[in-house]
Amino acid sequence: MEPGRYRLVAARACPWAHRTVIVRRLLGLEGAISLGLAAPTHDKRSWNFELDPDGVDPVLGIERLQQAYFARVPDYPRGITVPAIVDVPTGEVVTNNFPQITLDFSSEWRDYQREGAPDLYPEALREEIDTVNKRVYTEVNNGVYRCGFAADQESYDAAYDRLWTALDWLEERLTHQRYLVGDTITEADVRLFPTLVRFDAVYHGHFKCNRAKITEMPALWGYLRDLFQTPGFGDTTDFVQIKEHYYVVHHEVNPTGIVPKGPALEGLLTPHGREALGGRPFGDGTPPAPSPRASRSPRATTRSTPRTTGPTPAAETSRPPHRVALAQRSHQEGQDLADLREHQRADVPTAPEDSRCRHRTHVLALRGRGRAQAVPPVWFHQHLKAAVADRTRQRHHLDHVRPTGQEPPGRHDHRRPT
Ligand SMILES: N[C@@H](CCC(=O)N[C@@H](CS)C(=O)NCC(=O)O)C(=O)O
Repeated sequence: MEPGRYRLVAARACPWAHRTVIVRRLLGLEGAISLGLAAPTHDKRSWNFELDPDGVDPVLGIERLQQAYFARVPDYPRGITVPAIVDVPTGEVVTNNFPQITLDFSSEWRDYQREGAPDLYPEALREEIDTVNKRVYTEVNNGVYRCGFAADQESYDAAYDRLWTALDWLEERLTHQRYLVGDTITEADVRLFPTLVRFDAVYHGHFKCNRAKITEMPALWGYLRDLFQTPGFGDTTDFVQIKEHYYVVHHEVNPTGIVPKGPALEGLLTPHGREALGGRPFGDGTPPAPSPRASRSPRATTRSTPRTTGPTPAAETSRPPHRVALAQRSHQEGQDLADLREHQRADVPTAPEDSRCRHRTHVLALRGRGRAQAVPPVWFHQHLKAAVADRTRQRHHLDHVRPTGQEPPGRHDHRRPT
């Protein structure tokens, strides 16, 4: 493991990539592994870096993630997926094996983790974590896609029942315990969160997973709020990019490409009361430092302007400029969130001077540590309310890459041929 050599390429929109961004932040690996963020929408030619200046990833110097795959396997025939780890000196994808990436962050990169980093995959709990992860993966993470991409009524009905059987199991399990396994956050929570946090905004409507919303499942809703308000989870969640991705990219599911305004998100910041179940999110460790963005004047946070020229793919030219601008701004702030130099300079955040200018619904800035995480600051509630009120702003494995012709392991239900 060589710090500085690898770049994690993720997308804020993608749940499989989201978990890698969470773990990188929880473990404080920002200085060892840099982060490149693809734009929320992609076309047949893969994820692009449209939100970066000139549409080029500043470290890899590429416009599309496809280039890093092709550098390793020319004409790579499978899906060009995020997350991917790219070797910066050669520009080649090293792996896109998403379940392994977070486990490697926990074990292989231990020497470079921050002081106080939690053990997300403790030896003593691995068996239980693996068992829970397996069910969550097949039934929930993939279960929502199975519903959304069902090609006929019968498959959809079966997928729907299968998903809700699993969600009922989770509801029951989380009624009695604060976290999925043990009494601290673990890899199991990291893997469930990205699906849960997207559920009401995307899967409930877009994928027809609509028996209930998460807000109507008391334990799951409390659990989601608890995690959302824990540093590393809510502050890596970007609803603007999430909605843009699903509703625009899945043209066959949503042919109009209309991105819904809702749902209202204020509830995510309400008290969850889960402390009563015991447990400490970081165990004997500490939370990661708050996002430095939270302490900034908003004027300083909105420094990017929409890129209107350059290699915008034809398939995306119809994307309204205001949506590009929004996604670009949230992208830029996300980049900074993960930037170690700023991370190290970060003080305990105070309220921005002008909350009206901040629209992000996904950054949870936390004052102080420990207990403070259960009580989001009042000014953040105000930002969120302002964001929800301003509708215009709502718009917005290869185990290791395999040679051509070789079958990658474990194609997943939701993957479609590219
Ligand atoms: N790489 C994993 C999961 C990651 C994944 O599916 N990412 C999606 C985005 S949420 C992706 O990159 N899709 C693009 C594609 O399949 O072409 C897999 O093999 O299924």
